[in-house]
Parts: sequence; structure tokens; C-alpha cells
Amino acid sequence: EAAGDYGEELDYTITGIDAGAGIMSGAEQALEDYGLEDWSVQASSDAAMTQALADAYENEEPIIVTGWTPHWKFSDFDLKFLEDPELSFGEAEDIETFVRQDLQDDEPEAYEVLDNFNWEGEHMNEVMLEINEGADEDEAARNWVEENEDLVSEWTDGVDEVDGGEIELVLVAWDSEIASTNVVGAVLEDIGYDVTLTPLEANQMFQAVADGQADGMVAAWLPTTHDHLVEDFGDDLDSLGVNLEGAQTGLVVPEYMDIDSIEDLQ
Ligand code: PBE
Repeated sequence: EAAGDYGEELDYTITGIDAGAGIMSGAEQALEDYGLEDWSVQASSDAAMTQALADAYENEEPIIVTGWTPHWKFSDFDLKFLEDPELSFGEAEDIETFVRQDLQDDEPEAYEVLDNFNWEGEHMNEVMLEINEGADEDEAARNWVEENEDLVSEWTDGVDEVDGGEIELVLVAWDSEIASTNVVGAVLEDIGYDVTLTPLEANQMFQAVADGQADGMVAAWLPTTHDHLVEDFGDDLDSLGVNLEGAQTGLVVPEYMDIDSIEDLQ
């Protein structure tokens, strides 16, 4: 199949996720950088995107999605990132933790755990896969925490238990962030906090922590995906650095598709 045919077959549509996601701006940037004026990116959600991907995959039909790793879809399907020589999506990303500016004074134990939180893509993937196989988000996170005592004890090392403080973590309902936020929430509960997880749009997630309405988040993708949000809110945030290295965003297609680069869509 010639690459040109994919445009017609797909109605020149890339299957996106929530409009506020950084990867949606990346995809718009790619359309511009590669001169793909005929194409558009359709907003949906992580759940709807993966459902569309699963449906296409089952029938070996073409599909182009805004994709990222860590994400369980790479475990369930044979997928590839389209090469991005113009770097519309930037290079490798890290995931970073930000908290509200007074958290260290107000809740030093929670601050310490959030500061120590650091894991690998493989760990995140284990939690995501269990959720995707039907486990409750909180239960999958708890199971993972139990099975990874050694790593978790590095996050809580020297941290005193607390008697009933409250912590609110904010996230966007991307599968990767559902996994990480539930794991951190479970660890904070284990040292005695009453933890609330609140799903928001990306912009609101940053805003809530900057305003001090929420305590923190572990969901900032940098240096590219959320750079505009850090520009807007970074001055009012306390940055706790990287919690996961080597993430990636881009356009993702099934291996059976006969294209390798975003340029092939021209
Ligand atoms: N993501 C997953 C987010 C960051 C985490 C790549 C979908 C985004 O595009 O904003």
C-alpha cells in the first residue's frame, strides 16, 4: 500500500486524545512542520484513542494515533513511532514532579516521599497493564507497592509516619499518570495520609498546584510536552525534579503499516 493511500483511507485524520494534552500541540506542530495541510488531529481521550487503535488493529486497518511510552498499548499491540526528523515532538522526555510552594513546611513527610519518588518505565507499565486487564486502579497500585517493597522503601526511607494529614494529588486521566499517581497515593496512605486523587485537564492540573489548591502532581512531561504549562505556572511551583526518565511522545502506527516517517504522509 502506498503511503499516499493512507490519507484517503483515514480521511486525513489522526486520532488524538484530550485537547489539552501537550501531545495534541505536538501533533499540530507536526502537521505544520511537515506541510500536511490536508490532515487534521481529532480530539478524543486516551480511552477512546486506545479503543480506536484496538478496533483498527483487530482488522489490520490503518490508523495513526498520538502515542507515547510508557503506555500499555506497546505491550498489547505491535506498534512503532513514526520517525520525526523535524523533532516536532522534541526528543526524549522525562516525567517530573511539582508540588505547591508551602508543602515542604506544611507536610514535610509527604514532601519527602514526593521528592524521593522515582521509578522506571517498566514499573509504570506493570501497573498500567494490570489496570488494563481489569484491576481497579487503586488495587493495581497497591499490588505493585506490595510487590516492590525494596524500591518503595527508598521513597519512604527516614520518613516518619503521620497521624491523619490530608494530601490532594492532581492528575490527568492518561493511563500513564493514572498508574503513577495511584502508586504515589498508595505510598502516602501507607505512611498515614488521607489521600485524594483529582482528575483534571492538563492546564487545570498545573493551575491547581500553582494556586496551592492541590498539593502536588507527578505528571509533568518535559522538556517539550508541557513546556508551555511550566512557562505559565512554573514560578508558582516547587519543582522536585525527574521521577521517570526516557519517556517519548509522537505519532504511533501499527507495525503492519507501510510507513516509517511522518514525512511519508506528505
Ligand atoms: N501524554 C501523556 C501527555 C503527557 C503524559 C503524552 C498524553 C500529554 O501529551 O500532555
